[in-house]
Amino acid sequence: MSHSGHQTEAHRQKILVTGWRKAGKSSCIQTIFQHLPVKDVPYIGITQRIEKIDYDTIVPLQIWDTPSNFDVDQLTDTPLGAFSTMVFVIDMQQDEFYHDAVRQATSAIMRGYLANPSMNFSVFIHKAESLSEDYRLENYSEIQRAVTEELEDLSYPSFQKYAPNLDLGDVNTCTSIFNHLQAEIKYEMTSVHDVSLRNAWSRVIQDVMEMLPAVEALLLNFTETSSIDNSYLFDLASGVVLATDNRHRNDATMEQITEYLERFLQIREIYKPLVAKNTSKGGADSPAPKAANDEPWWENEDAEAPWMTQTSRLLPNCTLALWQFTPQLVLVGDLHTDTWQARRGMIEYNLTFLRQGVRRILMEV
Ligand SMILES: Nc1nc2c(ncn2[C@@H]2O[C@H](COP(=O)(O)OP(=O)(O)OP(=O)(O)O)[C@@H](O)[C@H]2O)c(=O)[nH]1
Ligand SMILES: [Mg+2]
Repeated sequence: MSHSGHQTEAHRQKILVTGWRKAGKSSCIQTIFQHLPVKDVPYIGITQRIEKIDYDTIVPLQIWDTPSNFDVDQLTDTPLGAFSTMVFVIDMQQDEFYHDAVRQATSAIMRGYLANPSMNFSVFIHKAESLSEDYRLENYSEIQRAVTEELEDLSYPSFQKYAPNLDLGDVNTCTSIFNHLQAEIKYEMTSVHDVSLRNAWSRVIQDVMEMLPAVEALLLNFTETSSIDNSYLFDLASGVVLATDNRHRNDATMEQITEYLERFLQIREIYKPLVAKNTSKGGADSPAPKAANDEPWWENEDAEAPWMTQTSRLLPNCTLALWQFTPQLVLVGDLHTDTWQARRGMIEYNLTFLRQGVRRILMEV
């Protein structure tokens, strides 16, 4: 099977991030995908032109950051229909602008839908931590309501020139577009200061993962046969969750595990130099094998490379275990300490099958 060209520009899932000026578009991208420390967010500066960020994870992504005066008509060489997702960022504390922002959002979403009816839409209602809880929830609902109303009131016929195959003068057509968008637009309350932003990105990426059900089924099988409570497949560099076994999904555990991973990744920096000294090739913490000529990573992967692994006993009866799968993916599971002590060998044996299964899925897509 040949995979050449797999990660070329055309194969990247394109995500268009847009929104009102200073809404936080660049912050949402850079803190997650470009390692920007949150303390540096105020110094990002105005985005002057479109910036494309290539990011390799379970599916290769290309995230487009846009300047504040961006309009979808400014896309020249890449048609709007080539994007699989549009993320619209709205600053929830800017009361005076958010009606303009909502108007801009609905029009961009409508254009996106007409260019690609299977486009995914997410609205990040951002800077949530800056408001008190009551006010935050009120604004969050208010913005959702405003988007719905605006979509309802939109002059559909004025979009006719973007929809040669549809009759936007027909009430039924317009109603079905409205119903579709109403059901499909996902709202996320986000802030760079907590895990909400990572969780929002997690849902955005899961929406473009065609292999998600297959990966979830593998995780479920692994957790069941290994008596693990929950398992999460993370993108290592960003800490975004790509898949879970979905058994006892709950936000509190998820938050704990994400925090754990984040802390762990911080201490990991400490032993990076040690590992680099001891191994000439593929250490536990060596940088991801660079895809030469854009070849996928597995073509030049060192099968013997010792992947990173770590376990922590958090509470007397709670253990977290982490295993790296590929340069980009890491599995984190939480389980009873007794189970870990009694069944470690079996769990690690099951893990080899899970790892192979995930790799097989990656090679097939
Ligand atoms: N309180 C708070 N402020 C934020 C958050 N995210 C971004 N900001 C602030 O919002 C301002 C704008 O952030 P940017 O990421 O540059 O926004 P942008 O939409 O890319 O701005 P332009 O490129 O100029 O259109 C900065 O001063 C950030 O410090 C957040 O989660 N909470
Ligand atoms: Mg910007």
